[in-house]
Amino acid sequence: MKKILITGSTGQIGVDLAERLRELYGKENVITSARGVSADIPNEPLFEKLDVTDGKAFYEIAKKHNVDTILHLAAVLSAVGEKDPELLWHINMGGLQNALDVSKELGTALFVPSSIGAFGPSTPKVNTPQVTIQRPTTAYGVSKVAGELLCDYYHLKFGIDTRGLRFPGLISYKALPGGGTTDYAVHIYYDALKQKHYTSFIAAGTKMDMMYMPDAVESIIDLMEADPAKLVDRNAFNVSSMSFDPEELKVSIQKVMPDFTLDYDVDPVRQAIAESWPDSLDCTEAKKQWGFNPQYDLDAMTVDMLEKLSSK
Ligand code: AKB
Repeated sequence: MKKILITGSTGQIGVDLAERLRELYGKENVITSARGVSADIPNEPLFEKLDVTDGKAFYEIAKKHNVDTILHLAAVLSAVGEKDPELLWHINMGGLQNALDVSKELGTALFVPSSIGAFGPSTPKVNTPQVTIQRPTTAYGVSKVAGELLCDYYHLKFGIDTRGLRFPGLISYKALPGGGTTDYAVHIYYDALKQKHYTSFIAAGTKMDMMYMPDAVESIIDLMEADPAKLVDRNAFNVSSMSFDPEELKVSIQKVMPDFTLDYDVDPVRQAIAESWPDSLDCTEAKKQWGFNPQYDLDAMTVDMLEKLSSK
């Protein structure tokens, strides 16, 4: 990667990723873009306002900055997608089609995140393999499976260097997630610090894969810098570094804050989504093909999250 365009850069992954890429590749080589603006924008030297469903604008911005890599993060997440599947399809698939077309026109590499949402109730739940049944029951999941296949198709048919990761729930202290099912695992840390108590919308016993944002950011960079000859799967690799339910997360927080308490007010929509997803992913192929190597387990993440959030 030399000159990078990030779409959806004001979102949860984008904020952390842009900061790290500026450190590694230089401020002048990271172009951030999003539909709206955020408080961080004044610090972003190369920000472009971009609605990814506008293919012409997308092309013009990528061409103007002469980018060689597009990291296409703009997307609607699972819970919001169940409320408005048409909006989800318009943004997730319309935006992806434009990203693929721009990559094809300009010959750029393209990263597109997939998700544990690309799996469904008929997928093996424990140690979910890289290649397995993918019959999701959410609009988000359908868009992720279609996206994985479309990215593979553009690679096979047109030689576009498409690469992707199936992200689990991502936990960060820098930016809040917007409208996902795994969001409880971020909100719990904020409420732990504010009121020593959290009410979870996901039920006890519901395990989901998770990863701390610094590991997610490094995994995007490692994948995009990997030797293409070693990549068999491309779109998209299972990645995860922990799997827990709300009770296990509570115990981890209580190791730092013994008086923290948790109760439940389960949201049936998000609970149904969570139950349709795997409990734990098998990440062997990511480790083998490009050296996936996450650093944080649950307790290490909890210590860091609470420390960083309290100083924030
Ligand atoms: C969501 O919950 O929708 C996302 C995801 C797992 O893709 N965090």
